Amino acid sequence: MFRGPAALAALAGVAAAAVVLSVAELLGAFFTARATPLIALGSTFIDFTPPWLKDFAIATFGTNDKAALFAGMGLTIFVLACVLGVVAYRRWALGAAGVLLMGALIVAGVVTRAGVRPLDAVPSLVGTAAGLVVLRLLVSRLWRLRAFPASPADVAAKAPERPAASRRAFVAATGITAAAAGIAATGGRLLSAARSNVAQARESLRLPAPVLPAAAVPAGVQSATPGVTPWLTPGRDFYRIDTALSVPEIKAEEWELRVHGLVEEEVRLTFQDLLDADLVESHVTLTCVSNPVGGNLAGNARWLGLPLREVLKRARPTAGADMVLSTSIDGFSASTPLEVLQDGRDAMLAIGMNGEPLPLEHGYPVRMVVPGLYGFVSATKWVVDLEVTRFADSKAYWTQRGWSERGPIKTMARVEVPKSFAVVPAGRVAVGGTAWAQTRGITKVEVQIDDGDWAEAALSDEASVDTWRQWSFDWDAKPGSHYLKVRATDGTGEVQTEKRADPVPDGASGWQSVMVTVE
Ligand SMILES: Nc1nc2c(c(=O)[nH]1)N[C@H]1C(S)=C(S)[C@@H](COP(=O)(O)O)O[C@H]1N2
Ligand SMILES: [Mo]
Repeated sequence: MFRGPAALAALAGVAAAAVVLSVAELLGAFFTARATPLIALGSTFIDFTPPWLKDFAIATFGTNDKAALFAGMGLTIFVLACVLGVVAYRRWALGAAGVLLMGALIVAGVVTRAGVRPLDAVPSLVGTAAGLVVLRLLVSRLWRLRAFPASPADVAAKAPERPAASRRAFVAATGITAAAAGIAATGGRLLSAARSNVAQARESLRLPAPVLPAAAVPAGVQSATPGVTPWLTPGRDFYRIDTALSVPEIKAEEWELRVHGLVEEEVRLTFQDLLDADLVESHVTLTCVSNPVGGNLAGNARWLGLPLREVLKRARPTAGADMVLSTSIDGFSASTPLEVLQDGRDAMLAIGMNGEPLPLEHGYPVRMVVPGLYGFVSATKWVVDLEVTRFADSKAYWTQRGWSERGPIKTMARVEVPKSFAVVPAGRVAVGGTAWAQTRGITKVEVQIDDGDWAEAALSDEASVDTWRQWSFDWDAKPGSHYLKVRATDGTGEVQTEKRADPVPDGASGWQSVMVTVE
């Protein structure tokens, strides 16, 4: 199929697709950022992701899952564009219908996104029209290559050109189209970056001091073993997991939170209300339910915010309510047990992370932070709505997709040094890592070499039961291949379960085992 004119027709299809996307990107600078075709289609794809696929994507690509999605989409669009180009060349009406169908799909993907206005369909509509015109112009040139078969009768009437010259003209036209598309796309990027000043506003935002500062961090929280994760995770190194292909950009002065549902009084909070409130600061370790045993989807930061129990005190939940459904501006939602938000732990509407406003990717201007629960049921970023409701009445984003409706964090110990499959010299080997059981705390970490006895590791200082705790262990390593296993005991005396479980539906469990070769 892809020989001679077909290959050129496929090329025309790809150039036309580039025009659709780049024109939409350029115009998109004047509309909601999440409404460009690629972002909207990718987001829709993510929303239809079943739990096994999300789990697979994170296990395979980790926090590069979005790059992998874009690569997959790019490939799919490329193939579709090739096919449509060939079809348009052979039967124009059919090809044009295909392009219009794609345009309709894109528009449907755009307008069904949360927080997107119907007007946001304009860039996709104009892009599709421009793509169709370009496809027609390029395909017409191909028809004029009379040496090729399949040239429609209406074009055959025109004066024949010399094939070599026409082919050159065609390739030139395609090249110019592609270059123009590239310039338009880049221009669109630069333009939307210039038009958005949320990042600058964040830079110049000054946070108030907390009325209740975080408890002092003991000097010995860091593991004695070199190479173990820093106890406090800087914002730029903090793992990022969310369904947002394009980070929502919310102006702090436009942010508003609505607290409603089973409450005696509906409450509305502005960002200024938060700045004026009695804020607290606390160290809390966040963990993702998708974190595999030994994985690194966890981070520890100092959060500044308004305790959610204060917000709920003002709204006064009515009898029968047992859940708070928090929703982000882009339609993600999490179901958090009401009781957890009232039991005295440092659950908060956070505006600060490690002494700075929240980074855009971590929820600027406001997110939820709840010690002890996986992020998917508690840590809503870019939060704009809290509905007090009942588990029996509402299901959160990931619960609708097969994950659990509740997600207390499971006790977990991780070996970070040495790395799996490391080769180390015989003798004393420093072993170390991190363990967590938020709200219960870690009281013991044990290491087992091959089938030997479990030996206690040295625990670093504990900052609070809501933060992770590091450990170190001196290993007298003998030559050969060895397995190192680790397990933690939490503050209730419970030993981390050996039973292996996948992340789906409520978090991975099991003991991490690391193979090390000693020379
Ligand atoms: N708006 C929004 N908030 C979200 C998510 C999301 O997809 N969208 N993902 C949640 C999940 S699954 C986790 S683990 C945490 C991760 O927070 P982080 O990216 O700041 O580490 O955010 C939570 N909050
Ligand atoms: Mo997560």
